[in-house]
Amino acid sequence: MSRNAESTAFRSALEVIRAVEPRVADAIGAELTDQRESLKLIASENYASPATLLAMGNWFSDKYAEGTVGRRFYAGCQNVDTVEALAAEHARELFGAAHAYVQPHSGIDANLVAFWAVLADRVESPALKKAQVRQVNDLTEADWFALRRELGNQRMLGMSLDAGGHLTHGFRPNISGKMFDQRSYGTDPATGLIDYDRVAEAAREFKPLILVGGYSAYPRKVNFRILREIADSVGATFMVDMAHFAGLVAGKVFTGDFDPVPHAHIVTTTTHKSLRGPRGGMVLCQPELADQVDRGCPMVLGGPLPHVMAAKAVALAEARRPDFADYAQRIVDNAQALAEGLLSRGAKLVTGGTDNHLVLIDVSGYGLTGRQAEQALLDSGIVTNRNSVPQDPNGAWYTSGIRIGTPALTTRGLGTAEMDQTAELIHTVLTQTTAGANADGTPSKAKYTLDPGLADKVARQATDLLATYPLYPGIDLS
Ligand code: DSN
Repeated sequence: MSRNAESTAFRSALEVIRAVEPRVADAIGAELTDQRESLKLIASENYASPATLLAMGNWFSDKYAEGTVGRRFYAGCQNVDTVEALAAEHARELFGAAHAYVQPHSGIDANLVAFWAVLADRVESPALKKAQVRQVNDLTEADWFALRRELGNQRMLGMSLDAGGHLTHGFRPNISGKMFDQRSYGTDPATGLIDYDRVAEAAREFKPLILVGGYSAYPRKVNFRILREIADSVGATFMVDMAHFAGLVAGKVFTGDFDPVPHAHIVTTTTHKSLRGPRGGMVLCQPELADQVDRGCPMVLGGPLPHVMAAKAVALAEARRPDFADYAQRIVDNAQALAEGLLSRGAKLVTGGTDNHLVLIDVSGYGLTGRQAEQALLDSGIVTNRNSVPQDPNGAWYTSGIRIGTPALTTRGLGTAEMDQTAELIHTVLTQTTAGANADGTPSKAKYTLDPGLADKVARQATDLLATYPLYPGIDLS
């Protein structure tokens, strides 16, 4: 693809938008400038390719396509069928999955599809069979009431939020915590690592219907073979949410025991994090769950988004190219270099390092909350997000951690040498930031002081670091 074609495509698109609402065109242009100029270290973000971005901006957006390929509730879905089938085929081939469902709009949606597929398979279907009816509308009022109670009374065991799990793995404020009777497994307080014996013990005691593996802030590999054995030992369905590390699975950095796909009954993911596709979700599963998974829309999803499925097909085709494996390995090399750079300067890291794409800094070592550190870094052109650390005394809002990840900077081309420089910038900002106080003199969890001159200097250094690695070099909007 010539650079000229990319520039023409995006310039023309902005011209068309500007003619209707110039402020939107300006905001889109400003977003590109901001993304180009800041050191993006948010572990869940990336930069999708121009082809992926363009696949989303078109008339596919106008089409309703409830149902599945070849079996729709609307006429005229032949072109949607083409892109949905392509995306699913690429996903199956890329991950070696028996079945792929590419309609979820996000990771939360994908998890809801998975939960309801398991509930339908393991609770609803046996109830229908027992009552000798085909579908829920045929149940007596009494049987329907009993089934609803049973559906709402199932158990899930997942990783706790402060140990690195995701809020959809049973956090009470989330729907998953309200749908399920939920218990969490944490990490070993001494090492920060998952203690599989403790997980097995919790599973034996609690006997969950679903054991959930996967994380959004755990910087280590997870042994999915062991978790599957634990699930099997208590008759649980094993579900893995690989949203954060799907790119590392696709790029064959995580293989064998660390690849969830051969071990889990059902795997969910987003498509936009390390996988580098459009914003969206996806479910992969074993054949026995396929029919239930395909009922995701309209069970828990609104109509599928054909334009996003088209972009998923493009991004998954990109991830099947040999250079994606190289990209995935560089993500991990960079995360390890960043961890080393921080450790050598005295930072405190949860688990003492990383095997994946993310690093979790315990900023209590700098005398700061996550909120203070996040804001001070942002002032300095470094975009991160605050995150709880295990047994976090500051809760999920202020937190004591900063989560940083390398998928985005690796896409730009930065390597291990630049990661060391990035570690220096982060360490400089955090050591120069001072926690503030409230009006009554008590320590504030949000206020801080940082010399604006220092912040500006670091922001300029960050921009200089990025200058050699332009973002979207083929796109010139000037
Ligand atoms: N928001 C995603 C993340 O940052 O990890 C997960 O929901």
